[in-house]
Amino acid sequence: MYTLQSKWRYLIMFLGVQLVVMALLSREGYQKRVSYFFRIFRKPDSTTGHAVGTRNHTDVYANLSLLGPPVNKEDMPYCPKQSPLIGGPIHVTFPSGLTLAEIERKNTLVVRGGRYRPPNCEARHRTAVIIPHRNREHHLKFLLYYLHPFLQRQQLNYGIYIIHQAGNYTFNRAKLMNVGFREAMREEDWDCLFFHDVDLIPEDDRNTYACDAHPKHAAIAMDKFGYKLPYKMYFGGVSALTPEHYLKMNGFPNNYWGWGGEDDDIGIRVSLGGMVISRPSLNVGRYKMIKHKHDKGNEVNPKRFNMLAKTRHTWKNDGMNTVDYEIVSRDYQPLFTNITVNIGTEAGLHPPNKKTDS
Ligand code: UD2
Ligand code: MN
Repeated sequence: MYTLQSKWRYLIMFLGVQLVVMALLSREGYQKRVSYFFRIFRKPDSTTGHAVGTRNHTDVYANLSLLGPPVNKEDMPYCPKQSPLIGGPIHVTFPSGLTLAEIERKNTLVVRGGRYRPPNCEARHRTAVIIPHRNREHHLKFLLYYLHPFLQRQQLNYGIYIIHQAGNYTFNRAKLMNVGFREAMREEDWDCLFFHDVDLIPEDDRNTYACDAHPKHAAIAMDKFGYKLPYKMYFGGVSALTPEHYLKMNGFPNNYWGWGGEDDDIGIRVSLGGMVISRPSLNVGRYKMIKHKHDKGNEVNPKRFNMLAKTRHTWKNDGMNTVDYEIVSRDYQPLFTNITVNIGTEAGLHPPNKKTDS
């Protein structure tokens, strides 16, 4: 009798300890792991085999086979407001051995310079994607692999521009964006520009690559930050502005050489230009960043905090109205337009002291 009672006592103590552990685990930070644990016990969805309530990731190329036959230009209706090709979460992996030739083969409707129009309806949006670039060919390949079908699913009229910084002088992401803006607008009357890091892969095609009434920060939930916005004014990674937005804030700064600060400067410019930041929802603005180390030639900019403190005094005198550069080459590749540009150095486009130049 005595042993039975003590057995019960131990069982109750054991259950009590379990409860305390579960309660501790369910506190913030552990919530994801706990919900993952509970999901194991949920009923699987009979069609996909995934537990009900989880994200069903599809192959980014899957829906493109649903594109209808081409239609004569005169008979073309406007594309529907909501594209029927949208599928939600996209399965993102980085297979080895991927080649540009294979990406071309999978994107038969993309034409010279990385341009595309839906074959059977008139697109409602014209979007240019501007990608600052140097020595990241490996990342660029993955981005093109995912971005082309992603944009086609959204039935956009689009073009992809790679703005390649010539030489070895310190990288300048924001100035390259200014170059991209001017050169893309010179070619076509784009109504929206997406400024896009080369290493960020969108994970949900409901994240529409069209512009909003206010400048949009699209990369709000990245794996690198635990799929959360790191801070309220964050504007890095991927953002979208109309030409009007861009000119209202005098474009981006030209004087941030090296890593960091320029994204916050751009965020400040949005509000100095009298606008606010718009954002997609957290479960849609999701991105995977391809893991990488700091690049040689893009060292952390030690002046960034001092510069940020002065943005409100400098923004009107530095930006789109002062950008100077020289195009080295422009070539129309099958999957993108490449613009190689000399943006000079801190000492100017043709610094008298050639020591710092490339
Ligand atoms: C963060 C921001 C980025 C930018 C940067 C600071 C995220 C996801 N992104 O990126 O938007 O504000 O901090 O400058 O938080 N690049 C090259 N070659 C180089 C160096 C840079 O192509 O040698 C381009 C490329 O498109 C890259 C981007 O510049 O994605 C940003 O540079 P990063 O990826 O090294 O910086 P990261 O990931 O800290
Ligand atoms: Mn990066």
